[in-house]
Amino acid sequence: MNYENILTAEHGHGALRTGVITLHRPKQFNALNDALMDELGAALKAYDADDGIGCIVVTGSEKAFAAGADVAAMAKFDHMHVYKTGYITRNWETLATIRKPVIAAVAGFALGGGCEVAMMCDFIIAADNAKFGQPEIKLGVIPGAGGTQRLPRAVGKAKAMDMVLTSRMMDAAEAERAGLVSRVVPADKLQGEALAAAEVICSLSLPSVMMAKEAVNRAFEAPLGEGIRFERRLFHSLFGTADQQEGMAAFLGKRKPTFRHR
Ligand code: CO8
Repeated sequence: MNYENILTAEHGHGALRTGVITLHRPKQFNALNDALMDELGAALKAYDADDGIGCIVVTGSEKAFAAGADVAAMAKFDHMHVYKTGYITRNWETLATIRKPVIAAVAGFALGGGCEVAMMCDFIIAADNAKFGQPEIKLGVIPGAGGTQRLPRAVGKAKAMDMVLTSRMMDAAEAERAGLVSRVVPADKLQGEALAAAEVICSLSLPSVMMAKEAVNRAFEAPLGEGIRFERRLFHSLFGTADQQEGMAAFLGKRKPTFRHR
């Protein structure tokens, strides 16, 4: 498929490769409009359905992961337009429905919808120049793609309120301290670090990777007891896979496992 607002590429030589999606509206700091979000959704779904892909990386440019929803487009909307067209819900939740792991590799600005897109990914690797923020309050609105819900879960109420109410940006070091990002690396190492993490994931058994993702995500939606029971069922079900037999036999045989992803 031909895309105009994103770039796609595949990396790796194993049975499972990494699909890399680069947000690409450089003149607008990757501001997110419907066309871009539709393309992002389509590319994510295509990689999720592709048996040769084990992990997805979403990234932007060195200056901006994404500076938020496209204000120029949004400024023209009225209440009935956004309500009737389901603005945001139409194409913004696709990322949160992807079953394979999605890593956000963030350099530069991740603001508003850009921060929300990064938070919909499974974890964020940040360049040391990354800046995270939810500045919607300055535009007379509030975060609308999950920011008021995912940010407090990631960084706690105090920092989330500070960012959402004052529009203060968090730099990469603070974001790592607060738990918003998993790693911070020099900007020129960002792509390499994200691809290396993705390659590790691709080398593992896909069913266990997908179930691990599902189980961790359940921690944000279910009470503890229900989450633990959910985890137990998934854990049990993995004993029905060839890869569990192979993984344990390889460990005991002191050799590398050859996973068949089933
Ligand atoms: N939308 C549209 N254009 C943008 C955006 C944006 N969010 N951000 C930057 N641009 C454009 C600028 O207009 C400018 O274009 P031009 O050169 O044609 O004037 C170009 O990108 C470069 O920007 P600046 O000249 O401002 O560059 P600076 O380095 O001075 O500043 C900043 C960079 C700090 C990123 C600044 O551009 C900025 O503050 N941008 C807006 C950030 C913002 O408010 N984001 C939140 C938007 S609201 C939102 O995301 C709501 C999400 C709700 C869900 C989404 C539903 C779709």
